[in-house]
Amino acid sequence: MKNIMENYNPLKIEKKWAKKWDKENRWQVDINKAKKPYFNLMMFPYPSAEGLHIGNLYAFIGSDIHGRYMRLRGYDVFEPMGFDAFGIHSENFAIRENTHPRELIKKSTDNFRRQLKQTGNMYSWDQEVNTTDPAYYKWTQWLFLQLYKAGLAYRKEAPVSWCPSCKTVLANEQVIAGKCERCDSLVETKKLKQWFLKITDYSERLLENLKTIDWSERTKIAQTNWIGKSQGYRIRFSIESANGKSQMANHFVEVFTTRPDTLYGATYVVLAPEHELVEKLKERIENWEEVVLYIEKSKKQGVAERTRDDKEKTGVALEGIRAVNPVNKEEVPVWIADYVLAEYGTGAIMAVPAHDQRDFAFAQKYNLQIRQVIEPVSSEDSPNSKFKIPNSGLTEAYEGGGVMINSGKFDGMKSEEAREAIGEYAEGDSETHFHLRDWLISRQRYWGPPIPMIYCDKCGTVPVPEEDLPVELPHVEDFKPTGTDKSPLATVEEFVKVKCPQCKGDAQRETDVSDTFLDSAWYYLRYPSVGIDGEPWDRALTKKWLPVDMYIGGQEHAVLHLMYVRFITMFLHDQKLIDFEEPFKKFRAHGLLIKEGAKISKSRGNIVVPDEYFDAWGVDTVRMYLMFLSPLEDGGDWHDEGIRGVHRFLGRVWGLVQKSQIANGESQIADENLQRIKHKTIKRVTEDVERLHYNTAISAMMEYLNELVNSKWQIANGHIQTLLILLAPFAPHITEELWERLDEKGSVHDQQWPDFDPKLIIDEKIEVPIQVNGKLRAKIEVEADISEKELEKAALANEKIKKLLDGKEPKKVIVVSGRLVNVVV
Ligand code: ANZ
Ligand code: ZN
Repeated sequence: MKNIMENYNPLKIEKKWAKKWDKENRWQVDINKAKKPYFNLMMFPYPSAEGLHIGNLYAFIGSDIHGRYMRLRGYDVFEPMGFDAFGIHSENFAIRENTHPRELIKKSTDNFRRQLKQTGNMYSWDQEVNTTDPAYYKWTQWLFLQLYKAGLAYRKEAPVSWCPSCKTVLANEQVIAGKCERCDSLVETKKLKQWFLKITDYSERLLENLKTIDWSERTKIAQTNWIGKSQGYRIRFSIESANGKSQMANHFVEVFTTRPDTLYGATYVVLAPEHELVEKLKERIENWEEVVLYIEKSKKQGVAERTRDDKEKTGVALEGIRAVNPVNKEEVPVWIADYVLAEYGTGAIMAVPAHDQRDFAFAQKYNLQIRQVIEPVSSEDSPNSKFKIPNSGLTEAYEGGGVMINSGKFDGMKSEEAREAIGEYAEGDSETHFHLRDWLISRQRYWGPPIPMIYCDKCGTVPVPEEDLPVELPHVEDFKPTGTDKSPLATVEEFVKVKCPQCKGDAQRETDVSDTFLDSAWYYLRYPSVGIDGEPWDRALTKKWLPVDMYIGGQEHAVLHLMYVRFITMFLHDQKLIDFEEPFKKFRAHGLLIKEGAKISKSRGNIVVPDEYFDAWGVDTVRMYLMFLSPLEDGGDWHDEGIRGVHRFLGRVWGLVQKSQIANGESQIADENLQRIKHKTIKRVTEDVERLHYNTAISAMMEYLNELVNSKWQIANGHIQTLLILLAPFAPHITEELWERLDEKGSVHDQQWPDFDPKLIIDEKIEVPIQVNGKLRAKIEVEADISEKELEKAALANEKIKKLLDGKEPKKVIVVSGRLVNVVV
């Protein structure tokens, strides 16, 4: 046995194994022959920086540990990696660096790949996907054509969000609180002719299917809210002239409300400034000039800007017009205001300032009547537990439920019930609306797949024939966005001029490219089929590997990528091109890594460059430290000092193996207590790894190690193999090295994950007598090591004792640890 007392030298052994694994293509799964396929997917990165920082690697490593665990469980784990290299992210990076994206992105993906290999993650590199590869985006364009043929891709002129800094339109999902998701600039509204994908056809299904998939709860909630199904009533208010009735008998306005229960509290009506009725009532409106000015002003603002909660509300009353509340026949004023959107519901609302915060703010500003119609009766009614006394002057809207007041014959009814009752009484139509809008897909940018459409004067809009795909992205030296509503491709004459596929006459190509999110909406389907030429994916391989078993990625994609990819998958299913309709059986959103309480960012100057830490501590230590911070879904807070403890742990594992080797040959003595600890450790680690609580899995291993170090070496010897297998997903290099040094057969990564013996993990139980006033009344069975507090709780929860107490608080509870409980009443 050589090198017996060598110290733990992570750099040396990690280099050795990395080299070997790279040479052997060690982690490549056999795509065709795998018997127990398991698709472990991690969101592929945007190469929008020179390299990955530690926060990026955090998630990749977390995903890999899951994959390695499943491998030890006997699965053929497919863990592919690729690059989402088209799109604004990469292009903005190229603009900043003043380098052409074609050059820059090649360089940065090379660096990303090098870093990802360094982590020891077990990627199947033969199946690398790069969305900028014509062999890939040919199929992205093909996908667009399938959507077009199915009537789900259409072009229309519409008010759309425009980022003045990125110089392109954006999808609704890319506007976060009125700002561009990429660059944080305030978004403007422009009226432009654009390509949309009809995701709204799938609203109901996108919502319903959420019940069938095992995803992080917060991701499902975000999707549910974004789809925004709302059930309400369409209610008619007739319009009257303020000075004398019946002249305008034919006009009415319809409002959409989710709260018909508040109808008696509707003290005015608001139309969107763009509402068609405004123009129709022109003759009757006495302050028309003021109204027109306001309409012009509100047109210029973005949707998000208009609906921001903290925005000062503005509006103009339509002088000379009144609306009649259908239930109490009350005449109320009619306003226009930009917080009501033309595109949602009916573009008009009944305003209930007492119970809707936006209306409340508006009514206060313009001195409109506020009438409370619901009174909270229990603390459960009110989400913010603020009770309001009617007519005493509200300080904010009360949005909870309760009992009806000021509502005629509905007084005293529960507001929940009044919803339908008043909705019906008002002769409203029950209606369902969704907040989800169609997906705006065109971008006035360079770095993306050209949208494969041709415009011909004679034939109109003609799709590029499939056999002519890909429409290659031409080289454009000045690739920067133009700031007009055209992409830089519009300046390339050879690109734009084309023969019409139908009439062969002169025609023009579409010059916008499609958004990155279309590239990533199907990439998971390509992985098993990389290299296949004549079709986007191979049927048999797809059947074998898909849908994805486990997907891990950022919560920031909840309503972007994760919504789009579900839509595209359902569409492909309906086209009979795949036979599942949900892409990812399981999805877990990882948390974010911060550093000493602050977000890791370049501007803060607190970037943690992985390479430096890998060189200083070794990859295994960095992997373990990252996972030791907290459960993967919670994210973690990186502190430089913390890493030492984990490093010491690996050093102690190393030392233990060394010593056990000296003791090698001595007979192994079974120690029952240690046996128990081993099985408990296996159970803890297994359960924690399964729910991505890697931190507590590591603690369990640390405790186990302590026990082994404190035991006799010849006893520990039989346990070391188990410890190494449990540790292998976390620290793949050191465990492999030690496995070899122990002269064990094969590789630690090809072993079987140990099972625990349920008999050995059961703790001893004891029976404890419970007295009431000194008299034996019951006996309960509890764990032998139960704490006094827990024992007291268990005693008081006993049915017999509860009956005897009859709801009364005991005067005193005396607990004799592990032996007796006496309740004094
Ligand atoms: C009266 C009312 C009283 C309302 C109350 C709420 C609370 P969701 O759930 O998002 O669908 N609304 C309807 N159309 C609108 C539009 N075009 N622009 C802005 N707001 C609009 O919201 C539906 C509610 O949003 C509706 O119910 C309406 O206000 C408002 F105590 O009607 B509600
Ligand atoms: Zn932008």
